[in-house]
Amino acid sequence: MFSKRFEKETFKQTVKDNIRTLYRKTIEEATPQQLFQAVSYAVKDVIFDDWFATQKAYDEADAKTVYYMSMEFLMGRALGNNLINMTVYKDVKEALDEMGIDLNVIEDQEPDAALGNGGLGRLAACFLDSLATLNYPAYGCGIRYRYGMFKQKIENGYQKEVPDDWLREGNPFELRREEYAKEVRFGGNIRFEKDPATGKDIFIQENYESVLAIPYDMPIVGYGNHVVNTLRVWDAKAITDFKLDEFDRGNYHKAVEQENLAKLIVDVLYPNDNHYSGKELRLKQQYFFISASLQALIAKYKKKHDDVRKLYEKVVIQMNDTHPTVAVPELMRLLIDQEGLNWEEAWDVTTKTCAYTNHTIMAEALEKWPIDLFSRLLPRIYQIVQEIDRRFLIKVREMYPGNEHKVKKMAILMDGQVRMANMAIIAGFSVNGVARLHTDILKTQQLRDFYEMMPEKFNNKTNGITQRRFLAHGNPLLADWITDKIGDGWITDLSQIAKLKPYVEDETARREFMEIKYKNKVRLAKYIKEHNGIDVDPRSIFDVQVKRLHEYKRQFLNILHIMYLYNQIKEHPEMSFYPRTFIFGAKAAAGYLRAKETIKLINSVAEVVNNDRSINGKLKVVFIEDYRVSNAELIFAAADVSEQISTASKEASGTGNMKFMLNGAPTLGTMDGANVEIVQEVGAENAFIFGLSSEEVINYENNGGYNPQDIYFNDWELKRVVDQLMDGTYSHGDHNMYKNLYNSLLNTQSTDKADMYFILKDFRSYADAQKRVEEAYRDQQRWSRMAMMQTACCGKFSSDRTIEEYVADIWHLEKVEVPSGQ
Ligand code: 26Q
Repeated sequence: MFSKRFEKETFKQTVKDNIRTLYRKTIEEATPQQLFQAVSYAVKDVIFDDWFATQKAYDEADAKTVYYMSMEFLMGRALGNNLINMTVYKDVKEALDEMGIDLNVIEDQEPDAALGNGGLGRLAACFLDSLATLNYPAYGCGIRYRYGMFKQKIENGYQKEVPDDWLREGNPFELRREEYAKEVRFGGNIRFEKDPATGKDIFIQENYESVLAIPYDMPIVGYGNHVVNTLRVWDAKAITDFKLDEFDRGNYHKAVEQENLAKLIVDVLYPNDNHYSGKELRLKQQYFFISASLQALIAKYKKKHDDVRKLYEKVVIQMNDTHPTVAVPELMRLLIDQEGLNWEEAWDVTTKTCAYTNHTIMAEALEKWPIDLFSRLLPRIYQIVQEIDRRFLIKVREMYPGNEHKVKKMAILMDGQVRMANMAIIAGFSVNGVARLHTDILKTQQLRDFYEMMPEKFNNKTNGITQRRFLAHGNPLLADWITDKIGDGWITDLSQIAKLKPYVEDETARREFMEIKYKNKVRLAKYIKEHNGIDVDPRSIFDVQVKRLHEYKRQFLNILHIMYLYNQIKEHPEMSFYPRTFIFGAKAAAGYLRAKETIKLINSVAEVVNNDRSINGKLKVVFIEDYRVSNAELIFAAADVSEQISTASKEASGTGNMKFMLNGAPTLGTMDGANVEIVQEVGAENAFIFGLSSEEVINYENNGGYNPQDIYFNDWELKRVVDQLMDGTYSHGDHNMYKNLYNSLLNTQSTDKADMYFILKDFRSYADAQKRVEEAYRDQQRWSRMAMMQTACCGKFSSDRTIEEYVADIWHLEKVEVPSGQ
C-alpha cells in the first residue's frame, strides 16, 4: 500500500474497513481512540511486510547482530514516528484530512510507551531508531512492563504517582511470539555430579522455581529504507498451567498464586533515575530478561552455526549500564552447562561478546547486590561469579604484588556485596563513557584502577539523539523550512545541517526562523492553557528546564534564582526586566523526599508569582504535569533557553541539551557532560556558561567540601531567598514545608555534607549568566543569529553519528540492504 507511491484511496478504504470489522461502526460514529486503532492497524500491515523482508535479508546475509540489552526503552508514541520513518506522514495526514479526521488528534490517543525513566532509557530508544535507519541488524532486548513510568498528577502542588496502564486499550504495534517462549529458573540448590561418559562436572539445579518468558516483538522502522528491526520485550507467566484435574484437587488457588508470582516480575518499572535500590524483585527482573534473551540469541545462532565457540563472530551484546550485567555469568552458564564448553572456552566467548556502557559517576547509582540475596536467588550464577572473581584476583596480585588495597578496590565480591560494575569491566571487551568529559573522569577518578590495568578497553562514545523524532516529527514547521533551504539530506545525515550556517547572515532567513519559533511557542502556550489553566505570553522568553528531578541537576538552583528575581522586581518595580516564562517538567522518584519537596516549592512559587498582579505578568512560572516523550516534543520546539545547570562532573552527558540545541535554543549551563562539546561546536559566544568547573568541584570534594555559611552570611540577597524557604512566604505561613531543602543547603540536621551540589557557591555566577541571557534576547538580531547557530551547529549530536562510532570501534557490523516487503 505504501510502496513506491502511497495509494491514498486504498489507505482510506483500509481505515474504513478496519473501523467496520473492529467496531461495527462508521467513521462518523467511531471515537478518536477507535480511529487511532484503525489507522494503526492499517499502518501495521505495511510495516509487518517490511519486517519479515528485513528478517529474511538479515538471515540470508548471515550478518553480525548487536543485541542492545537494557532494562529501559523510553519509546514514546509509535504511530507518528512510524509514519515519519515510512516517509508517508504527509500523505496519511492528507488522506485523513479528506475523511474529516485530524491526524494530530489521532496521535494524541496513543499512550506513550514509557518503559524507562529518563536519559538512559531514551538513549536506548534513539539508538534503535538510528540502527534501523543505518541498515544495521539489531535487537533491543528488555522487559514488557505491565506498568511503565508512573503518570504524574500535581495535587495541591505535590506530585502524586498514578499507575501507567499503558496497555489498557491494547497495543497495535506489538506481536506476541508464544513460539519463542523460554524457561527461566530462580533459587533452589545446585548439585554437582561427574558425567560418567565424559568425566566432566555437571551442575544440576534442584528445587528451583520456574517462570516462562514470552516475547513480544515491536517493530522499529528505519527511515526510508524498508528496514524494520525488532525491540523484543519479555512478559512472564507461570509454567504450571491450569489443568482441570488440578481444579478438582483444590490446586486452583496454588495455580493462581503461581501465576500471580510470575506476573509480579514484569509488573512495574522501578521509577528510580540515577539511584540504586537493592530490591530482590529488581534483580529478578534483570535475570529474567537476560536469561530469556541469551537463550533466544543462542538458539538463533545455532540455527545457522554449529560451533558456539565462534558466537562472537555473529553476536555482540551491549550492556546499557550495569543493569544487564548478569548477562556475563549467565552467558558463561549457558555455554558451560548447556553447550558443554570448558571454562576457558566459555570465558573466551563471553569476553569477546560483551561490552559495557557506563552512564554515571554518582556513587549512589552503583549497583551492589548483597551476596546472601544474590546467591539465594541465583545459586549457579553466584558460583560462576565467584570463579570469575577468583581468577581475576590472581591476575591483580600478579600485576600488583603485595598490593591488597588494589584487590579490595577491584574485586567483584567484597564486603558481602556483588559489585556489578567491576564484573562488567572485568568481563567486557569495551568500557565506554557517554561524553568526552565523562569518559575522562571515569579514567582518572572512578575507574582509575581499571583504566591503569586495562587501558585498551576504555573508549568514549558521546551520546546523540534522533533528529527524526525530535525535529522531523516534533517540529514540522522548522523541519520543512530547513528542507526548503538545504534539501532533506539532514534527515539521515545531520552533518548536512551545517549548510544552514550561511543563512545565519541572511536577515530574511533569521526572521523566518524566529517566526517558526514564535508559532511553536503559541502551540506550547495553548497546551499550557489547556493543561495548567495558566496564560503565558509567547512573546516572553521561554526558559525551560525539563528532565528528571534530581539534586545534582539543580532544579533547586533555578527556582531559588526565580525567587531572587521576584524579590528584585517587587523591590524595584521600575527596573527594566524582559518578561520571562520559566517552564519546568520533572518527575521525582516516589521515595525521594528532597526531590518531591522541590516540586512543591516550584509549584508554590508559581502560585505566588503568577497571581501577583503587581508585577504585570513580567514573570510566570509553569510546572508542566507528567513530562514525558510526547509532550517533550512540543516543549523542545518552543524553547528559547535550555537550562543545563547540573553540578559540574555529575551529569554524564545529558541528551535533552542536544534536543534543545537541535530546535534552536541556546544553552544556559555548566561545563558538564556533553555541554562541553555543545559549546565547542556552537562557539562560546553562543552559549551562556557559568559555575565551577568539574575540576574545581572534584577538588572541593576531595578536600571535604566547602563552607556554604561563608556565602550565606555574606550575600544578603541570597540569604533572604534562602530564609524565605522557612519564613512562610511560599507556604501560607508554614515554617516546616521546605525544611529538608533548607537543611540541605546549610546542613543543620542532615547527615550529608552541606550544599553537596554547590548551589550557593554557583548562585551568583548563575544569576550573572541569566543577566547575559536577558541582554542577548533584548537584541533580537543578535538572538536570532545565536538561535539559528544552535540548529546549524548540532550535526555532531545525531545518534546516527554515535551509532556509527559504536559500529566502527566496538560492534563491527555490516550494513544490510533490504528490499521492499511489498
Ligand atoms: C539501578 C538499580 C536499581 C533501580 C534503578 C536503577 C537505575 C535506573 C535508572 C539506575 C540508573 C538509571 C538511569 C540512569 C540514567 O538515565 N543516566 C543518564 O544516562 C544518560 C544517557 O547516557 C545520560 O545522558 C545522563 O547524563 C545520565 O544521567
